[in-house]
Amino acid sequence: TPENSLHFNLAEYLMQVNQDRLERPAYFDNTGALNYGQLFDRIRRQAAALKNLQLHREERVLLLMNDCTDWPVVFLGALYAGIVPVAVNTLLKPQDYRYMIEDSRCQAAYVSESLLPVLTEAMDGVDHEIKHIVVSRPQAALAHGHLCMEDTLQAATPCHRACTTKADEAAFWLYSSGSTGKPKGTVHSQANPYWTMRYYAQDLLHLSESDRILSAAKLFFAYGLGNALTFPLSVGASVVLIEGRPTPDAVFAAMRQHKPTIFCGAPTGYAGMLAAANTPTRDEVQLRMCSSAGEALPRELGERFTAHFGCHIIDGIGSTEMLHIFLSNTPDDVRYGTTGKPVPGYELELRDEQGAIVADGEIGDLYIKGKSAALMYWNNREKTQATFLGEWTKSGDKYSRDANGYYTYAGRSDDMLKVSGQYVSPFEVEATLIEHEAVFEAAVIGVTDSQGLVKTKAYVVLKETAPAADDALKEVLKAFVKSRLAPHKYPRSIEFLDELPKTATGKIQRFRLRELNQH
Ligand code: 3SK
Repeated sequence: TPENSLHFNLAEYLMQVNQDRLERPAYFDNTGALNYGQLFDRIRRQAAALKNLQLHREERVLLLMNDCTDWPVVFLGALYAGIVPVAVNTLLKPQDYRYMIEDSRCQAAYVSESLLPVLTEAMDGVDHEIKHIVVSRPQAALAHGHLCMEDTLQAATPCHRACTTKADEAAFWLYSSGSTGKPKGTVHSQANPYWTMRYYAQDLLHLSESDRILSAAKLFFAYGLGNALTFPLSVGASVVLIEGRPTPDAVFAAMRQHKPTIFCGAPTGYAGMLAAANTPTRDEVQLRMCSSAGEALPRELGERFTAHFGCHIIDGIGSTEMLHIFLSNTPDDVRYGTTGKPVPGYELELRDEQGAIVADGEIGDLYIKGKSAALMYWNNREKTQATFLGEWTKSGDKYSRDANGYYTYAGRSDDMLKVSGQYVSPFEVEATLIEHEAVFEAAVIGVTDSQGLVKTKAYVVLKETAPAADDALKEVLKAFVKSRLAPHKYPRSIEFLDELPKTATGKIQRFRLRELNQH
């Protein structure tokens, strides 16, 4: 392990940990089940298939795939071979993927059939040639030059020797977004998942091989990658994957069919589950525990969930940069409305603008010290230096800590909004709105709804030539943003104003817009 060796290969480690569990189920997806033995055989074949494609150690492969059992095969097969998967959000637009292809200079792309059109559009005009496009589970005939993943696996001779990677060697990337600029390729080492598995999944959540885990957060999110890949495989548990959108209906169907013992979601999803018409009773499911991250869990929501399902939601906060959760409630100490205490293994500090530690009860910027911090942002020295400060990582969140050591969320320290567990840059949404011919100016803020969850709201000043400022135009503008940005970024409500509040120097006064929404 990274505790006693400079060498560590995560895929090899997970195989060793589960060498006596080969007959036990590892994954369930919409096409069936895969036991540990089958999973490992496919990972070994995948490592060989990548080498057959002439991919070399440290080269990148793009992983643009829906959640299904091929996902862990591609991810861990690459790690086993010392090749670096770049796992990307499946809901983005061609221009986002174009940037990621050029930034990562990936030599191959693994893509689900349903995502092939968006990848193909992204590749049009891109300033980097991807040598191989490998399609997971194609139903239709493939275009000339595209490969079928299953064929490449069947043609490969399983590789039985893992690449002797260093624990600190770049192993995989995830993209993290900021309020300005392009997404940042966040480079994680082979050992980073080991620390999150140990500190959070094993020592705090006490996951065990008898657990069955369902995560609404997809595998391409750091949160989902831990929940549905590294954590369960680190203890020999099994995982239920949902291929499509994790709507309440899809989650309930998976719960009724597979009876997961642990569910991992975000507060907006929990609110949707409780508001649904067909919420299962606690006896129809077999939940022993849930986890929440992505946005702060409102106290009342946690309490209602526990009253209904009879189990706790363990609320925590993590980041793509720290790979997973570093501050959390624990199964035997749940204080709804707080994010609990530092996960043992991590140290936290709350600092003021001068860098001094704030007193209990005061709000400060959160800094984290812990072994799972990313190595850097690829190609971005400025943002790397602003975030990774020696042993400390700046989270971008504000918190206060009470005299008993419990932390309470107090918002972001940058301009980012966190909506349904995902980051939204208000500037990006504003820039898109003003591309519409009817819009003169726009300002986007976060407003808290009646459930305590943040939603995006846009204030829009129309051009004189614009059509009537009515509900129909609001829907047109929402659809316009949805067509240009990832779907979670569109404003959930729009209000028209004659002008935006501004300072004498013309800066938009967002706090005045926020005040309009304080009830
Ligand atoms: O959003 C979070 O709190 C989170 C949790 C785990 C891993 C990554 C993230 C962003």
